Amino acid sequence: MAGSQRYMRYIVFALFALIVFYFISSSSVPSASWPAYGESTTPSTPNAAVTAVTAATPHSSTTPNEKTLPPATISGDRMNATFVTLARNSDIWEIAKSIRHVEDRFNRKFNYDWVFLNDDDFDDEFKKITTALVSGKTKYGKIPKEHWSFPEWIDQDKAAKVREEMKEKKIIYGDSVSYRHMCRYESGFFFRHPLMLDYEWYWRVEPSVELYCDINYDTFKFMAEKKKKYSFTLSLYEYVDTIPTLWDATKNFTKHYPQHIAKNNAMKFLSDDGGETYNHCHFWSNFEIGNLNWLRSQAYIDFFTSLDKAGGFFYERWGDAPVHSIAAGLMLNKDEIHFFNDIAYYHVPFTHCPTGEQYRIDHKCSCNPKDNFDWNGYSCTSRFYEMNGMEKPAGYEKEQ
Ligand SMILES: Nc1nc2c(ncn2[C@@H]2O[C@H](COP(=O)(O)OP(=O)(O)OP(=O)(O)O)[C@@H](O)[C@H]2O)c(=O)[nH]1
Ligand SMILES: [Mg+2]
Repeated sequence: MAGSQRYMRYIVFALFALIVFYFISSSSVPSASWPAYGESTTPSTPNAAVTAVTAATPHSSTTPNEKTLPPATISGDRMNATFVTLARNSDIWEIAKSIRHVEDRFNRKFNYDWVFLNDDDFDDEFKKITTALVSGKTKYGKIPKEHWSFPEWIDQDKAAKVREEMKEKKIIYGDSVSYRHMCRYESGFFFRHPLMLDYEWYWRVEPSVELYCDINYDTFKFMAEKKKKYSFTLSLYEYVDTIPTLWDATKNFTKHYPQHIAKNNAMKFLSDDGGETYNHCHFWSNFEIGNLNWLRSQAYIDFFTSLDKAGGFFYERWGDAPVHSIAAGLMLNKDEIHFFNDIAYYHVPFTHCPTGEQYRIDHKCSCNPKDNFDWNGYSCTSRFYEMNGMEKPAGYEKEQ
């Protein structure tokens, strides 16, 4: 009996010890609960032990990267410059793509502003998406009616007849009224819009364009320091049927305003016979970095006004590309026009991919050099090199 009592005591003691151990283990020892990646790890009442364990974990299984990355934004002052885009609300997703290219390759490092212009009111979606994408300030302007309509001296019947004829001839945009307003606006008014008056430099961007190389310097500052006023990446021959009398109108202008013609001009780029006829070469104006004060100068305004009076924006289908190019070619000194070989650019259907493999590698270019249009027979860029006595970049023969 004494033996069985002792035995019972052992059992009771063991049970008691088990119960005590159970309470201690369930109340004071922290149970590890690991947050999933990305979950908030802050408990409502902080538990020092848990926090310490979770904070230490990521570093215990990896090593820090000692590499120093370039600063996200390039230091230093900025120029008085802006991007500018003429667009409709329906262009939103195409311009969104262009903005991403420009931001990724250039503007995320510089944060320049962006002005959007439209003949209609921009809608909230257009504003919301573009504001989200641009790293600088965005501004939205409505074009005044008088800059986007037929001037009173235009004969409407004559203009309508021309559109019919061009439609029959299947001339691209030949029957479009809005395209003509667009070309006239880009030729003579965008730089005078109140929102543009705040700026000295502009970079024009159109929907669905692409940039293929990193641009690591301030192109506006470059223009100012090198005393450039106008620039291009692609040049080509204009569709003759859209500008049959543009050169006659130009000669009429030069006769009346000889004072506006630059001494050391780029006539050789525009004409093969000293100015008698136009060879149709022009800089492709869907890309432009240029000086707004030049466009606002008396010389340029006199040129535009005299072309506008001639009526060819409506009686033919004069494009802003030949208009800007002829103006730059005649009224600027040729060394004020810059060819940006280093800006790799695409607007359907042409590509400018910089000639020179080392440059393309150093600037993370993604264009295929075989697509480069520069040395193709339809490009005028060779003429620009020849006029300036510039040596063509090494390797250009392989891209012809
Ligand atoms: N607000 C407005 N913008 C326009 C209109 N027509 C063209 N644009 C813009 O003017 C610029 C030139 O027009 P595009 O249609 O690209 O002309 P394009 O480059 O000759 O022809 P694509 O080969 O079609 O690009 C673009 O930025 C267009 O978004 C219009 O009627 N209203
Ligand atoms: Mg376009």
